[in-house]
Amino acid sequence: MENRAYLEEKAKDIRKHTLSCIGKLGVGHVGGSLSIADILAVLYYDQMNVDPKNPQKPDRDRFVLSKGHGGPAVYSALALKGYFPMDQLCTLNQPNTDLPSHTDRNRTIGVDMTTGSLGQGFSASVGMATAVQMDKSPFYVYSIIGDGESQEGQIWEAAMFAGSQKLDHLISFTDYNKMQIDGEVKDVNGIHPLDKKWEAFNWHVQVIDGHDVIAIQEAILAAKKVTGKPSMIICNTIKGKGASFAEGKVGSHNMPVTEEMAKEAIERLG
Ligand SMILES: Cc1ncc(C[n+]2csc(CCOP(=O)(O)OP(=O)(O)O)c2C)c(N)n1
Ligand SMILES: [Mg+2]
Repeated sequence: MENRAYLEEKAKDIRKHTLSCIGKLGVGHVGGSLSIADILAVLYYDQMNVDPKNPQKPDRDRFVLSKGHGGPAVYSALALKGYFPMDQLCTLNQPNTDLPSHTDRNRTIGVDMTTGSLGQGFSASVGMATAVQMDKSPFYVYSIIGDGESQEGQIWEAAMFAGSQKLDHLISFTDYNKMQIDGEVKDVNGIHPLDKKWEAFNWHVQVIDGHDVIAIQEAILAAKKVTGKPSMIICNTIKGKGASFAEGKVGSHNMPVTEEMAKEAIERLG
């Protein structure tokens, strides 16, 4: 198990590279990328059994970013991990890139599922976890959904199935940043009480600080001990966490970012 300082450094690196590649492009999904950086750091640098030198190894843990617009953070984690060269990050969402704004398994080494249409990635992760159960495979399936995404009916169909089938190798996170594309989740279509909803669908539920790497690590370890239920880790997060021009702002969803703004934010991260 890695320590707090190491994982916080990795999360910071993910944030810096996310800001850098979005700054290079000039616009991007800053808010929802930065809010998941700590979860990605713990997954890729502590918990997931993956090998960048053998990205398709059959027994690898799978990861699905159901809120596919957070692609820039996933690409930063993958590049830092060594899946592809760091300088490829600056091709984000450029013509003919292998790093489109939303994650695409046919384009990017290390991406397990194509996502972007909210709700679908989570269903795919439930399907993967079903295969794990049928094959008695040892690996885990991880997925991250958004809180706005949680308004999709498809999420709850999949949740009901996963709970009823006792898919205990499925560990999902909700990026509970309280904001969606054009407003606060509570004003658009409130999802409170979220923990009670998942519990009612027969999920094991934990509510944590999604920017505390050790809380994330401990929640995953606890989830792995649960049998007979899938796990939902509800992560209280802040949209745009780590960049003052974006933090806690609805407008950070998909915003213009100049190279100067990115540079300044990266310097502040230290
Ligand atoms: C099915 C579908 N409807 C609408 C959209 C457009 N869309 C992209 S992101 C987003 C908001 C998602 O909010 P949330 O899940 O809270 O993610 P966050 O912005 O906080 O990262 C919407 C409505 C989409 N991608 N897919
Ligand atoms: Mg949100």
